[in-house]
Amino acid sequence: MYNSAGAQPFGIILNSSSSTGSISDIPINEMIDMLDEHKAVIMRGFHPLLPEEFMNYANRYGPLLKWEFGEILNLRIEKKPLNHLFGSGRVEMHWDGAYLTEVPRFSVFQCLESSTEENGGETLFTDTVKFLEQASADDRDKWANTAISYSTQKAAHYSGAVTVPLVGVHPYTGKQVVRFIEPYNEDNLDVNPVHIHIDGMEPTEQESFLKDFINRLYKPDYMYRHRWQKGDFLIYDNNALLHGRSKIEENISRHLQRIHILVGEQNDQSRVPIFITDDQKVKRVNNTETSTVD
Ligand SMILES: O=C(O)CCC(=O)C(=O)O
Ligand SMILES: [Fe+2]
Repeated sequence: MYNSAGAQPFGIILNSSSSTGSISDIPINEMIDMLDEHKAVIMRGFHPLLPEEFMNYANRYGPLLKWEFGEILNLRIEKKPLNHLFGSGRVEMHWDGAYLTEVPRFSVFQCLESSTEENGGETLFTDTVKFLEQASADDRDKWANTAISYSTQKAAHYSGAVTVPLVGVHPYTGKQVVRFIEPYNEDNLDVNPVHIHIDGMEPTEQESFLKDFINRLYKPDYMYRHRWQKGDFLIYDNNALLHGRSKIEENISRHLQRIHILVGEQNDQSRVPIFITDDQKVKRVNNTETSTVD
C-alpha cells in the first residue's frame, strides 16, 4: 500500500504505491503507533479528500474541534489578514490550543496547493522530547522551574492569557515536553503579537534567556522542516512537538486545510473551544487540567 522512509531528524514519510491509494486504508491503530514513535507522519501520493471525507477521516482518531468557521481551517494567504496565520510572514513556534482548556491531541493537514520553488512557507516542527533529552542537567533543572505567562488579543479565532510551566508531561507517553510560545515575531507585531512574562526574571535576564532558548528550538538537530507538495497529508503529535512556519516569499501559492483532533471516542460530538482568559483567572496546571487562581 505504501513504502516508508524516515524524515530528518524525525518523522516518517509514507509514499503511496498507487495514486488511487487512500489514507483511509491505513489502519488508525497503526497510525497512532507511528505517531507515538515518530511524532509526525507524512502521507504522500495518496488521493485527495473532499472536505466531508477529510472530516470523516480525522474523526476516526477522536472528536474534532469545531471553531467559529467549522472544523476545517482553510489556510490561504490573504492581503489584509486578521490573523498572521493568513499573512505571508513567519509564524512563531507554538503548540495549537495553547489558550484552550482542552488541547488537541493531533493536528492533521491536507495540502491542496503548493508552489514547488524554494520560496519559504515550510511548516517547522521541533521534537521537544529529544530537545530535553539532549539538554544538560543544569538547563533541564532551570527550565523545570520556569513558568511563562502568555497573552494575545483575539484578532481572528483565538486569544487569551495563560501561565504554563515550560516543561510539561506528555499526557499519553509520560515523557517530558516543552510548552512554549515564541515571542519577538517581527512579522506578527501588527496583527496578534504574543506578550510574555517570566516570573522572577528581570527584563534583561528574560530577554537573554528567551533569545538563547529560541535559538536552540530552531537547531536542525531537533527541527524537521516540511516543504509541502500538493497532495501531502501530515498528521502530528501536538503534545510532543512545537510548530511554526518560515516566511512565505512572493508569489507562492499555498492552500492547506487543517483539522484539530481531540481525545475521545469516534462518536463523541465535535466540541467548541473554551478559551482561558485573564478575567476568568484560570491557570493551566499541566497540559490538560486547569484550576482557578485566587
Ligand atoms: O501555515 C502553517 O504552516 C502552520 C500554521 C499553523 O500553525 C496552524 O495551522 O496551526
Ligand atoms: Fe499552529
